[in-house]
Amino acid sequence: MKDFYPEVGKIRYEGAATDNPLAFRHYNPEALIAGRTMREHLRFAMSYWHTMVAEGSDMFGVGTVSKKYGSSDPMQQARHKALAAFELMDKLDLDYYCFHDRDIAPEADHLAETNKRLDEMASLLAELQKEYGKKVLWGTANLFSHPRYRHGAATACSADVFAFAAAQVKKALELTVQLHGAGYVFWGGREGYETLLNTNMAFELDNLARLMRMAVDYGRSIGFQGDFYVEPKPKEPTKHQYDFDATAVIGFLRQYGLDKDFKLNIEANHATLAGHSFQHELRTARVNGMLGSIDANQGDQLLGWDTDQFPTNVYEATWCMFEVLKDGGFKLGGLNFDAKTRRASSNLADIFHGYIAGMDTFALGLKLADRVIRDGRLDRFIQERYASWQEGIGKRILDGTATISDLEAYVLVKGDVATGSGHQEYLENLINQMMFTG
Ligand code: XLS
Ligand code: CA
Ligand code: CA
Repeated sequence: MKDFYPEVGKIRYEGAATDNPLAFRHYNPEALIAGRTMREHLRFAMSYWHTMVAEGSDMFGVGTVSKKYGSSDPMQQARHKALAAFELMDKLDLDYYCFHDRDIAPEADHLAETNKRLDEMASLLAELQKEYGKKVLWGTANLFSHPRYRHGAATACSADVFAFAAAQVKKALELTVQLHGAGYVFWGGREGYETLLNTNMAFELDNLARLMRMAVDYGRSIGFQGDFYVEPKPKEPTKHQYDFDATAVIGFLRQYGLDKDFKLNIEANHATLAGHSFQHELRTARVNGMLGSIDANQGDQLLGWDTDQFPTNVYEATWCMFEVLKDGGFKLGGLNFDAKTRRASSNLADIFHGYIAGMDTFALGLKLADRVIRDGRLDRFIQERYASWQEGIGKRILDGTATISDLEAYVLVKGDVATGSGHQEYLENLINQMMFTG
């Protein structure tokens, strides 16, 4: 078999002291943390689109790294891409991958031919999955790149476009089932608007829910038992996207009765684009019982767009894994590196450094989150902060035995009320202490 990354061997755990740049310092797949191996906790996935397809083009210039994999024929390229993908996953010890339909096979002029291409590629991917012991974390349909989706897909003004999108989702679900995918993602790439002057918002939202309902019904009918996910993002490519943030999506799913089948796929860079922290979005999903899966990446605090960088921020990774651990760990979800190397990182093998950085950052984040939880001081602090709800008037409010008049009477007797300090600085210092001095 052709070796697409000849300069890189298998990446192995060598411990924090190693000076080998092509080794893991923290990701030790079989190490036990909080009752599970790191591999079981982290469920790392490769994003097919960034890793195998994207060539580093931006609005000002063409690609800087070739992803043609030694062929000029698009289907031959797709086959080579698949071989290269499994070589890369094998070398990096990535257990899962995520894909769009268009990542694995190029679109043809007619849907029938496109589907035939997808079938051929799905057979190859199924074989490779077996050979290498890899799995699909989630599949999805690309409903945003083709010009037909310029007005949206499920939320397009044209019924024909809606129908085309539905046909694409149907096929992408079939592929996901065939490849035993654990999840299926809806990311509303163009499901939003540029201007309200030409937009029937209520109708578009209904249609978005209509397509999701069809997908759930069809997916369940062909044996898909995994989770459906919505991936919130506030903007880009459209000015305003309907799946703005976790709160908006949860409201939408509940409004249309989709909340039993859908969870959220939270992406770090999308959270910050929405003006939230990554942890805020994760917490919002978690407390609503909807934390499904995670797109692990990071933005740049000086840039206002979706830069999809490999995550290297240990604090962010720690708080992310804190939320995951507090949620009882991933069930069907995992950490998909929806991340790409910078445009100037133009060697095919640069991607290995990106993945190693991301995997080590999250492995370290997992260890530190576990340390914070086991330490217990943070939990105890929060518990004490709310102690007044454990007895007296607080308990009666929670029991439902105190009326609003009872509360008035209580305050009339008590006079003014006092609250203690939030001790934020103490806590921030405490976390640093736990993270850096063990
Ligand atoms: C783009 C999104 C996209 C989804 C899958 O910003 O992150 O890549 O994850 O369609
Ligand atoms: Ca994403
Ligand atoms: Ca992104």
